Amino acid sequence: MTLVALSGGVGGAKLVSGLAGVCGPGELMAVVNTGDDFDYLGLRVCPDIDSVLYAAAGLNDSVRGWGRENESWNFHHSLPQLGFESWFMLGDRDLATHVLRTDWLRQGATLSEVTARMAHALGLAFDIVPMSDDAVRTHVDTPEGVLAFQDYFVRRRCEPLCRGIRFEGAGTARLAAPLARQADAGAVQGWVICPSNPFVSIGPMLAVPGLRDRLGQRRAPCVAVSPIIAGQAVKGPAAKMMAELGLEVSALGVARRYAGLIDGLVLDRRDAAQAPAIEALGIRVGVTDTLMTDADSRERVARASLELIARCG
Ligand code: FO1
Repeated sequence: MTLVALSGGVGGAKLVSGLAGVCGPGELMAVVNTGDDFDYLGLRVCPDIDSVLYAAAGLNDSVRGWGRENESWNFHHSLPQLGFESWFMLGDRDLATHVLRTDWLRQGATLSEVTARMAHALGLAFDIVPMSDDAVRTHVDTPEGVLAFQDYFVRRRCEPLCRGIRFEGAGTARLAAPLARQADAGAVQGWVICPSNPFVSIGPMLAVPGLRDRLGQRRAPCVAVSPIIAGQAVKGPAAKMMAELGLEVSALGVARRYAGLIDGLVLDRRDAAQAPAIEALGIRVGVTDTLMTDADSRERVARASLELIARCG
């Protein structure tokens, strides 16, 4: 039986690491957003897959939030010498991931196969699966025009007003085979939506029909962990986007976003007063300290998620 965790980048990667610590080998499948993926200097970069791989393997830079720790930047700093000014930074160690991934994809492997191979090489005892092997690309509708996600996120630092989001290719993207097999065999015992941005991290996954339909028809409970604590996102543009898209920036706002999809929501203690309003939406509530700063806190949030799944079952 498998627990399926739907994850974006930083916050999702932390909870996936916590779940990996409390689940037995082979009991966890992390399904990861690929809407942020893009091709840069001929390389396929998959930021959220990288974040999950690096965090689970203990290789991530926890201060920067993306890429690898103890990184050097010789490649990046050599580009301007050759006349190329870049707004996107690839560290030297990180570069190995993108070069290998691109080469394996070019040889005909699927993104699922490439990711499984890397997870195995890093010694991970759980599955990491991209949401789809087909290209889905997130675009943000702004007053400057429609921006590709990394253009909005990194080059423009999420500054333009977000008027809407679209997921190019999602409508025809097939759910990655490893998750489809587990779900269709009835082997999923619970679903966890990680504390990732509901719009740009979880949104692309729910836009893949095969995933949305299987979640809708599930027999096992689905719980989410709120990415909003005391009215703020721990990291990233979730709070700004929620406000700009007309959603209250609170755990209750997250609950409203996921209403009809989830059976339970884990909130931070600071938001416990919102529990009755969330329960009025038909969503059970679990309360704990949801800030994940070390291995203990990651496992605490993982346990709270599993306890809530058990209560919702
Ligand atoms: N984020 C940045 O803010 N600046 C960067 O230069 C940058 C480079 C980068 C390289 C590889 C990678 O896997 C991620 C990288 N990120 C960078 C993070 C990433 O683009 C975003 O945090 C995610 O797409 C949002 O989940």
